[in-house]
Amino acid sequence: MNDESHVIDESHGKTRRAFLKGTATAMAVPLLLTSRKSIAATPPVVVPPSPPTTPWSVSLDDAVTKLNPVGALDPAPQIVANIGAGEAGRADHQRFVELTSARGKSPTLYEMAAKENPLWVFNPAYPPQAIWGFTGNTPDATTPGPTIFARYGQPIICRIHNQLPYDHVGFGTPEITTHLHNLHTPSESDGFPGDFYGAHPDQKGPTLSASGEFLDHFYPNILAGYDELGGIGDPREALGTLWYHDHTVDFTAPNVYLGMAGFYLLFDDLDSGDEHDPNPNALRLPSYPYDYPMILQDKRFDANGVLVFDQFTPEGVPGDKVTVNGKIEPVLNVARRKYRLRFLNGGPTRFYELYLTNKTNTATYTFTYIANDGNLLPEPLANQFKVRLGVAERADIVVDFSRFAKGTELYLVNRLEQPDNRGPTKVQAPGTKILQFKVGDSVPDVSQVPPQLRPLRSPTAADLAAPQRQWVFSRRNGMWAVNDQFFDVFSPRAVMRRGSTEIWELVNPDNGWSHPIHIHFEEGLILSRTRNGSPVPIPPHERGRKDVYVLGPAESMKVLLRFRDFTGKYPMHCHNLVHEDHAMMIRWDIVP
Ligand SMILES: [Cu+2]
Repeated sequence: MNDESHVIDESHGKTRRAFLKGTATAMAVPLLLTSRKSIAATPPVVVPPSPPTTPWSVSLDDAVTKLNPVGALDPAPQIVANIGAGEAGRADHQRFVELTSARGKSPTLYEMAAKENPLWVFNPAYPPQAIWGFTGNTPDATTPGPTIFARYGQPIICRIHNQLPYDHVGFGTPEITTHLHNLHTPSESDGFPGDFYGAHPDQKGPTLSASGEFLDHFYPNILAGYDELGGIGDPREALGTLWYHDHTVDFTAPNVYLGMAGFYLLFDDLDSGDEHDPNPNALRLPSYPYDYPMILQDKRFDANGVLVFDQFTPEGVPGDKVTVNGKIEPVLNVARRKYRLRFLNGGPTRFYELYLTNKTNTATYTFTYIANDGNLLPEPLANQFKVRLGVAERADIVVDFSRFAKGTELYLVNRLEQPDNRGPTKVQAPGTKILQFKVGDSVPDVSQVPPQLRPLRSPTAADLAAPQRQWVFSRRNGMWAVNDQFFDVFSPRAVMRRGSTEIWELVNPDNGWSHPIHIHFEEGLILSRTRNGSPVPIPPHERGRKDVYVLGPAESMKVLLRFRDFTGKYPMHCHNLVHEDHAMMIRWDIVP
């Protein structure tokens, strides 16, 4: 194929960067300006470091903000997109009656808006400045947005308005399509990259039928394998730590960098979110407010302390400041008890290897690793010292702060070096302190980490004989490609029958880059892994199910995947957000 084959037809009223990428490749200069990207300049060759910050001077909230449900939505949600009332032109909600009223369940209703907050403070050393985030219960947008606490069996409609400034200039685009990573979500609610919408009629994604100001997302909260297992689903498929974020084609990196992400925590009878749960089967892990999600994002600031981003470089520059829930070098005040800490690498580029250290960074402390990505491990991994996270990976750990005296200061430290857009390179102490824990008073703690968590479904001989596909993630003409092709929102590169099983081989032929590959919709099981062609062991924390597969340099892996319950279009992409925005993505479809 040629470089122009991924061009979005001009008749859609857009010459988005997908078009300009082809042009730029041919011209070999980063002249990627559109009316929508008008203020950005040629990227600087040397990116100066961010100015100094004031550490440990702001505290995170003691508990995360829960998104409250609303009693009603006006207009009422409906199966067919309510275009007349301002909803964007999505496909009809699949299986809506069957998964709601026919089961005696009316959806819980939520309403959020993507919005600019003009006065966000990352750190007291930097001026208040504009970010993009989500509002729910609060008038001002926050980053991360409010946390949704959801439960299997209880469906949700989440209406998301786009109230971003439609005439925005600067990096990012005021269009949104919100992906809930990695819920088992019908395609039309999954935040497909071409399904973006905005307040202005021109802001219509090429895969939508009409523009709109909001879109209703139907989150059935059913277990994957609903059909396969007699309309119940398999509790081994349940997910826990999910997150929502913008997924607009070509602009996901700057939009998420501006703050458009939040958590969605999903519970069931086993992982019930209640450490007091009298159900004998409940795990009784540490629960809210001691269940605490944190998104880590790498960012860069100019000499005035204002957030900068180069959305034209296809390689990306790792940020030299790490925000934790939107703050640089914050303090989390913790009680002397167990906590479930859920870490998410929110990108855009940097990888982390996190340690819990003492004040002088001379000793490291243990914790129990209980979940990777959205999935509780079959058994907890006790006495762990580190958590390594590629972009979009998650890790849930349980830390027992009762070991430490009141007043103790501990630190979350990143020791993984990534000096430029390649790598990461090596693990090196002492590393960079990114969060301080300050240990406070003792409080009651009935939580536990039982010896068994969530059982894992073993692959059968038939699963292991499933059809295979190979996907090669590599550079092409200074951009990023999958099987030598760039992303095209219109063309599925694989079509699977609903209910089918396949083995996908993910291949990284390069020796300098890592690619955290994310496959939407269902979890996969890593069957094998090679480096430079030789088998390498799968580390214990990756032996459960996953939704992000980190391909290190010259690595490949085989992943068992199922495609169940819904139909439609979904993506697979590199979750280095800069690689993703520079075309390392495919569309794949499920058909009846
Ligand atoms: Cu990549």
